[in-house]
This record gives sequence, C-alpha cells and structure tokens, in this order.
Amino acid sequence: MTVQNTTLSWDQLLELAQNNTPARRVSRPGQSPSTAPIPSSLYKLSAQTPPPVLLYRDTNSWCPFCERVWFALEEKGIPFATEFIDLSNKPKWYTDLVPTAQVPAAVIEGELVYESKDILLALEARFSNSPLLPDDPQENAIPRQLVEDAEMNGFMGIGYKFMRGTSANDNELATLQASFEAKLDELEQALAKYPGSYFLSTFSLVDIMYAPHLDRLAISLPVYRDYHIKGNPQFPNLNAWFAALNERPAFDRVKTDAATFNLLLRRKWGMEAIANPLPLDPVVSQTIQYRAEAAERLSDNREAAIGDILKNSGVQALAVNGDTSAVKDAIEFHLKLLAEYLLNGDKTLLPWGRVGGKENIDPFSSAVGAITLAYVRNRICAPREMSAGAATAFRAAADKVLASIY
Ligand SMILES: N[C@@H](CCC(=O)N[C@@H](CS)C(=O)NCC(=O)O)C(=O)O
Repeated sequence: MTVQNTTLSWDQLLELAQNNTPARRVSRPGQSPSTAPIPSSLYKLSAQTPPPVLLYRDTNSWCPFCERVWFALEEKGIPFATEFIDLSNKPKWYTDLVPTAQVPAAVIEGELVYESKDILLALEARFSNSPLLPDDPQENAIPRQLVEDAEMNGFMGIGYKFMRGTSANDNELATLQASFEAKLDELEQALAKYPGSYFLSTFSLVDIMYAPHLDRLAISLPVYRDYHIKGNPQFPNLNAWFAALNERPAFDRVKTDAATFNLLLRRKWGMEAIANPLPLDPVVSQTIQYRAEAAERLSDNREAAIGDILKNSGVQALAVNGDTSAVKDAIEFHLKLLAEYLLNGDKTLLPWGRVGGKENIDPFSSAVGAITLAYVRNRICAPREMSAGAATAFRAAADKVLASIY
C-alpha cells in the first residue's frame, strides 16, 4: 500500500482503507447500533429472499449468550437477520414475545426459540450443513451430554463469582480461586479425551458453549484478579484450545476484545482493577486487514465521532468564548492523523512534539489532540463498532499517535 506523506482527504482515506479490508457493515442511521456487521453468508440469498433465521441480540454486543448463537450461525454459514434489543429499555413487544424476556432469542423458519443452548440445538436440528454435532445418534449422546455439562457444571457461576469477587475477603477469594481452578482442571481433562485441540475430535457446539465465557474470563482475570489462564503452564490444553479457537474466522467476527470487556466491567459494575491490562497483541495490532478495518470505520464514521468527542470527552472546556470551531478542526486533524497512521504505519509523519511543524508548535491543537485520542481509544466497543482485531489495532495506533504529541 502506498500513501504519500501528505494529508489525504477523508474520501481518499476511506477508499484506501476499503481496498485493504474485506470487512463491510450496513449503516443504520438513527438507530443503535448505528452500523452492523453483514453476516458472512448473506450473499447466498437474493435480496428478496428473507433469511431463514432472525436473531434477537443485545444492541451493545456484550452478551456472551448471544455470542454463542451468532458464532454458530457464522460457523454453519446460515444466512440470518438481526434485530437488536436495548436491554436497558426492552420494547414491550419483545417482553410479550419472549417468556424469559432475555436475549438471545431466535425465530427459526417461523418458530420462536429462546435460551442460547436450545437455540444452538434447534439450529443443529434444522440445518444439517456444517454439522456441529456428530450425525450418528449413538455417537451423538456424549457430545450432547457435554453441551448440557457446559451449561450445568457450575463452571460459569464459579468463574464469574471469582472474577467479580464482590465483598470477598482474602480467604474467600483463595477459596473461590481454588474452586475455579478445580473447574479448569476438569476442562483440562475433558479436552484431553479426544485428539486435537477441541472438546471433541472436531470443532463443535461444546466449544461454542464455552467460548464466550472462557474468553471473557481469560481476558478479565489478569486485570481484576491478577490471575492468568492464558500462558499458564498449568493449563496446556486450554491454551491449545484458545489458540485453535482464535484461528477460526467465525470467532474472529463475533468475539469481543480485552479492553471492551474490561472497561465494561469497570464502568457498568464498578469493578476495580488490581493489575494493568495486558499489552495489546503486537501481531494483531500490525495486521493490515485489521488496521484497514479500523481506518475504514473511523473514516466512514468521522462526523458522528467528531460530534461525540465534542459532546462527551470534556474537550469543549478548551473552546474560547464558546466557539468550538477551532476545537473541531483540531479533533478532525488528529482523527485524520490516526486514520493515516493506521493505513500507513511508521511512514506517517507523526508530530513528535512538533504539531503543525517544527517552528509552529501549537499547544492548543496538541491538547485537543491528546484528549481526542485518549477518549476514542477507550470509546470504541468490539464487536459493536468493529471486530476485536480492528479494535486492538485501533487502540494501539491511538496510543502511538498520542505518545507522539508530547
Ligand atoms: N440462560 C440464558 C441467559 C441469557 C442472559 O442472561 N441474557 C442476558 C444478557 S447477557 C439478558 O437478557 N439480560 C437482560 C435481562 O435479564 O433482563 C441463555 O442461555 O440464553
């Protein structure tokens, strides 16, 4: 990819970004979320044919149970439509429709199914392509039991209890940790039963049942309990499982990123970090497809981003006599620089303390830029706005450009 060291227009940045990533989203003006990923198999249907599945999931893409279903739909290549439900203000038609009033729910070929496990099993029964359980009923018994176990074996409850550790003293925490480790040991043994890295000899619904929860625990425990599953020699099979999982394109589309989930725990549940976040994965941060996806999102969404930064980051305090035009210009300049850095990497001319050129240091612009970058770095939410890989690349780039300002 070639980018000149001149400031490109937003349209040029957008085009360059789109040429370097296959990721595309539909725009949903005035709705939440304002964009949504396009299911990878939707191309199989003509525009007039309604997809066989309608998935109801949460607007913010935080729900691990919705992730299970989305993951399975992507793995099985089933075209689907999505209806987003705002959990903080559930529409009456939804609470009337779904007895639990929870997400996920799905309408599968006209029939309503709710509870993520039941939706997964219903998809399995109706769509035999890309099976995620063995076909043979005899072989099927053990996998089905493992799917039940994933729901009922208490792993999730203990995992999240240990992670939240609310009002637990040191002794209680040690007990919770021991119970959690006993559960992880059980999973280690379960993973050893079949050849390969998955719970069965091929990827299956059992992996999908665990993936969103284990992933969230592995992401958050280092920060909130200073406890590591990934890289822990006590859990070689789980580590091989994570590695295999992260190779799957469908998981890449649906998973969250560490910063999104950890910030959610802090903001929504007031959890206090006791350790620093793990470093952003340098390989992911450098992957051009992710960088281009992040630049594409930023370029395409710049108007809304500028408005949001102006309104919510506190930067308005720097406006002189209430005139925000100079603030706006400086926000835009730094967002453009970020998009350019995402696309052009180290060939981008970053300020390195020389905003506006060596002789022309502009402390006002630098201050606005610093606020802008610090704000957007933690503002984005994956996979609501972009894939987890793109979010990682975005945050790493924001850190780099921010560091270059002062
Ligand atoms: N057992 C359910 C759990 C679903 C669930 O807990 N969904 C949460 C979001 S992560 C929800 O809808 N919360 C809103 C509410 O309960 O009102 C399943 O597997 O589908």
